[in-house]
Amino acid sequence: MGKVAIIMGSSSDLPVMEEAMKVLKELGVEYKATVVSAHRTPDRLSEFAKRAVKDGFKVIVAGAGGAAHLPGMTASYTPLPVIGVPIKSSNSIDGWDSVLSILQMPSGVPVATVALDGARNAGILAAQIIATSDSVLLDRIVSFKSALKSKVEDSTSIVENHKTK
Ligand code: RP5
Repeated sequence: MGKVAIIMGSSSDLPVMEEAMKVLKELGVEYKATVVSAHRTPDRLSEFAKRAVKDGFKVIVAGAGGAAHLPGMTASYTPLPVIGVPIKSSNSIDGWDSVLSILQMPSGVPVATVALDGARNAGILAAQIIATSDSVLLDRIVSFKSALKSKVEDSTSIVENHKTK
């Protein structure tokens, strides 16, 4: 099975990015996480992104806050799909700054952008990408989605039987 790379601009992003790790673990997908800063370690970024295919990664999840250039710059160096996680961080105005930095990529260099602090969805999407060529993982994704459905179905009686005071 292919690995997922999870990179983040700072260790301060870990509380958000940990959600991607948790869901990949739930789904049994191998990942490797590290810190790569687009602005503070630009050489590390280019080396990481240029080596990513050779290192066995199939998809990259990249999270950053503020002037969030990490996902876009990573996508500029690699042919792998990059999923961007905008993070509301200490240098964010309100989070829109990182959403737009990651979302508004120029034509030809896409970054699949999830919601603000949406690392769990980024992890799920990464697993779904790997599952397109892995039938065992695909079955796990089907079960995962079916559990979501059951949870909603089980909750309908709470609403339907609710009596307002
Ligand atoms: C971004 O700046 C990082 O991704 C992080 O979200 C933010 C703040 O970084 P620290 O100052 O906490 O290291 O590049």
